[in-house]
Parts: sequence; C-alpha cells; structure tokens
Amino acid sequence: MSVVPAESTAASRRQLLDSPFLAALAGKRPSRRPVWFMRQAGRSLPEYRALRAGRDMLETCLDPELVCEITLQPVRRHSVDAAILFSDIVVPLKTSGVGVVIKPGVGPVIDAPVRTRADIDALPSPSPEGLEPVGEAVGSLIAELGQTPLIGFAGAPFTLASYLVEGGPSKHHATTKALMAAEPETFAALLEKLADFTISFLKVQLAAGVDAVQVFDSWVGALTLADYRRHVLPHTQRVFAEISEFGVPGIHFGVNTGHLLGAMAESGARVIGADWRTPLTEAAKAVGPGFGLQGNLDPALLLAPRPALEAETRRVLAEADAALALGASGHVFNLGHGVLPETDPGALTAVVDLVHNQPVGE
Ligand code: 1CP
Repeated sequence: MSVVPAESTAASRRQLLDSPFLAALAGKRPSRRPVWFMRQAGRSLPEYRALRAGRDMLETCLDPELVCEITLQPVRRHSVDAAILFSDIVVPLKTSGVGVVIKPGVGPVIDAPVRTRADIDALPSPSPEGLEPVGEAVGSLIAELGQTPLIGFAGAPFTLASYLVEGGPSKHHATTKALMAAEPETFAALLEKLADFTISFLKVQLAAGVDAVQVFDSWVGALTLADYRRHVLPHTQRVFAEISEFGVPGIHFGVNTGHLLGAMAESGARVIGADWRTPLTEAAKAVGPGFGLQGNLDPALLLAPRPALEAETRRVLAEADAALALGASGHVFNLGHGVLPETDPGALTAVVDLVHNQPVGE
C-alpha cells in the first residue's frame, strides 16, 4: 500500500451520515446516545485471549488480518457505536527501529532509555513505510465495518516521552519530570521528535480512511498546569494542526487531567475526554461551550454488582445532560480510562444496552 495524499482521501472519505458517534462529535443531535469503550478490544474478551495466545503483542499489531479480527470482536459482541483500531501507541516507534517490546502484564519496555541530547539525536526518524500493515488493516476494516465508524489513535508526545525516558511504565514519571525541569531545551527537542512519530502514525491511519482520531496523553495529568502549558501543549497543538487537512474529528484524552482540561481544549481537538474523577459538568465548564465531551464511567464499576453499575451509568448520563445544558456540543459515553482485564464482558454489553435505551439529551 502506498501512502495516499490527504487531498485525494479527504474527497473520497466515506460519509457515515447516520452514525450517532460522528453526529455527537460534530455537535449534531445523534439518533441515540453513542457509546464505545477505551480498551474495548483486549483481555476482557475470551475470543481476544484465544487469538493472542502465544503471539507477541507488537507482532500482532503488524498482522493486518489479526488486527482486523481483534478490532471487530468488541463491535460484534457489544454493538458499540465505534470501533477503535487494535494497535498500540509504541507501534510507530517499533516500526522505525526503536528497541521496544510489550511485556505481558507490564506494558512497553524500551531497550535503551532516552535521557540525553545524544540519545535524542540517535533516535530514528519516523518511517511510514514500516506502518504499511496498519494502513492495510484500516483499509480492510473500513470495508468490513459497514456503517460503524473506525477510530484511529496515537500516543501524544508527552506520554510517548514518558516511556522512552523512564524505559517502561512508571508511576510518578519522575525521571521525565526531572529532565523537563533541568534541561527544558533537551526535553523540547525530544517532544518535537516524538510529535513527528505521533503525526506520522495518525497520517497513515487517516490516509487509509479512519473516521475519527483520538490522541492519548494518558500520563500528562502528572504535570502542573504551568508545566503542561509550557512544555507539552505546543507539541500537541502541532499534532492536531498537522492533521487538520484531513477534516476528521479529533478527541484528546488523558488520565487525572481535571486541572488541565481547559488547556487541553486549546490543543485543536474538538472533543475532550475526561477521566472518572472529574464530573462532566465540571469538564464542560473547564473547556467552555462548543466542545464535545467523552466519558466517564469509572472502569472499576464494571466489576460491581449490576444494580450499582446501572446506577453509576445513569448518573454519568445525567451529568452528560447537565453538561449539554451548560453548552457542551455533544456527549460520547465511554469509561474514564480503559476496560480492566478482569472485566466481565457481559457488564460492558449491559452498559451499552442501558445507554442506548436512554432518551437522547438536548
Ligand atoms: O497482553 C495484552 O493483551 C497487552 C495489553 C495491551 C493491549 C490490549 C497493550 C499493552 N496495548 C493494547 C492495545 C491498545 N493500546 C489499544 C487498543 C485499542 C482499544 O482501546 O481497544 C489502545 C488504544 C492502546 C493505547 C495505549 N497503549 C495507551 C493509551 C491508552 C491508555 O490506556 O491510556 C497506553 C498508555 C499504552 C501503553 C501500553 N500498552 C500496553 C499496556 C499494558 C500499556 C500501559 C502500560 C502502563 O501502565 O504504562
């Protein structure tokens, strides 16, 4: 597959006029309340565990047939209003030659952590050619999904930087924050370079036809607002600016970002995801009128008995209605972060049914 220029695909991009998910993103009234789940594809599904058994995570992400099948599994099972491409935020690093593996039960682990100017200069440039299997998978999925939209995604520069600097998953992101404070120019050079990876990964998916994109800055909530504005936001703004030519709606999400939501709304994304700690009404006030909101059921509630889960789902829907009354342009029901592996998939299906059966808010 060759990487198709944006102009030709923008014209030929499919129009899913009846999609509740795309209507909500566009600030139009959806025919029903749209719902999907972060990490809807994954270990909560026995059919996923069966397919992944004995297979390496990143190799799976580069096998178009497996990517298609895994992406479709939750759509078939739960009737969610959107599919999200099965991949990972470190895939564009891997395909460009960065030494990274995804360790089962751990997450991405980097061979040689990146901590100095010389380490940054030694990073490869993004190679869209290595991402051809991802573009191929997107193309097949568009054909298979019919009227269900496909969400593409990438990791935002800060969250990618955290993995590279720390060398793997981290609780406090201390080495990353120390580098940011001690050597702001070095840190800026790293984020500049990682933004190129984010952009390249998104462009491959957009050129192949994804209907929306979500940029995950999962760990950016570890920063103060001042540090976010100074060291992170300009790079995220460049990401959204460089993909704007595709005319595809963008969602931006991070965990623990209650204090950052107003600034995240300056990123160029029109829809902001909130984690479960921030009520959607507070999120609506923080981002200001005219932005869509996504979220924000606590994923832990999926492990609770059904009556408690249903009560919390209804509470989130009521918060969403109040957020719409405050000027939010739309609401997409989701979790406040990813599905936990131990989740009973029946609980997810029950939430979808409940959300779909509630009348659409104003
Ligand atoms: O063994 C397994 O099944 C691996 C678990 C797994 C899965 C299913 C990983 C390792 N990645 C994925 C897929 C994945 N990663 C998706 C699939 C699409 C879907 O949502 O259904 C997505 C969107 C991601 C994106 C991703 N990877 C993020 C951003 C979203 C988030 O959860 O905040 C992050 C931070 C990663 C890194 C990563 N990859 C895998 C894990 C376990 C982690 C997190 C590790 C950590 O705690 O730092």
